[in-house]
Amino acid sequence: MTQLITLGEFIIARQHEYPEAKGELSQVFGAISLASKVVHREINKAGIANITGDVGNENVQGEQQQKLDVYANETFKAALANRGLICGMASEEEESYVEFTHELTKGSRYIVLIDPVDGSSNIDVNVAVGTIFSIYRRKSPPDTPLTLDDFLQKGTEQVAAGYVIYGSSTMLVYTTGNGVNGFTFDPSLGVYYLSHADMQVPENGRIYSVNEGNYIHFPKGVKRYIKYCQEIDPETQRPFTSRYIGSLVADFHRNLLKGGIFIYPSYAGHPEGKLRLLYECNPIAFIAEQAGGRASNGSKRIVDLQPTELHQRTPLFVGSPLMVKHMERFLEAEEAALSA
Ligand code: P6P
Repeated sequence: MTQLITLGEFIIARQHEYPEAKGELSQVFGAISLASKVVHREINKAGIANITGDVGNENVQGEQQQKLDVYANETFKAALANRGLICGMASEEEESYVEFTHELTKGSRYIVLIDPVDGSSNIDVNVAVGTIFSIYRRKSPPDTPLTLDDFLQKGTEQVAAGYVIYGSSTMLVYTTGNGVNGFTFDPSLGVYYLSHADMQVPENGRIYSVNEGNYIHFPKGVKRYIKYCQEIDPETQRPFTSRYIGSLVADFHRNLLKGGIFIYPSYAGHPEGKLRLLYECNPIAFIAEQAGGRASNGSKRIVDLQPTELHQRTPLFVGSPLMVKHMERFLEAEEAALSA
């Protein structure tokens, strides 16, 4: 029988990879793991627990806040605030960052940026949703008030990033910059077990994920790439496969395992697309690159983008490196034609 390794055992065994963390990072993951189990429980009884639907108000994004968004945000905030390791948090559900003033947080140096439930509108139709998070060190000195700059760091500064996918099974996938590992939750024991060690995205793939309903509004290069995906590939005598769930974590996770490209470009009225740089695209990009993949805004690495606002958006092209590079060449050709 293969030895089962729990998330906690795995983190402790890999402690040497971030010696400066002195165990703090392990405890941060402990807080995130605990909160994800609570959210898992609520999602899995959503229909019964009257936790579906919206709360009748809008979040800072002007989006209908789902009951689960609020519940998950409060759950992660409570788990992170009471561990004394995290001095603050920024969330899709909070207008500004939240500073934790708990006595225990004195001297703590990590901050978390999080989308507590990404794709929450899918809850009502029983489609997989996810939590996406990034962990940074604060830039300002410990025991001084946090500043917005602490949260506006490039993705290259991430200490760790991960996501939880609440799907047919619940999984936690994360990186601390030393590869990507996936853990599957066993609800009967309340434990995450290592199930996907050293995840690597296939270099190439045949799955493209995009909301083709916005096709007419896409940049020409994106339109041409989509048409390319729909042509008969001489090697396989068939077009690529289109798969789009409308839940970033679910679409990304499938492409991470099988190979593929996820596309959310700019489109009419949305020059920066829809997805959020800080707590959606940066963590996904860090994981993608650590798994051998590529993540860009069409011309620049996502993790190299200098954030200027907490909730800023960015176009996102992420997945198998050869597919993302191919997509970028279509955009480059469009740029060249426009400037000719
Ligand atoms: P659209 C969910 O609302 C989300 O933020 C991502 O999870 C998902 O990839 C995207 O938006 C779907 O957006 O416009 O295709 O419905």
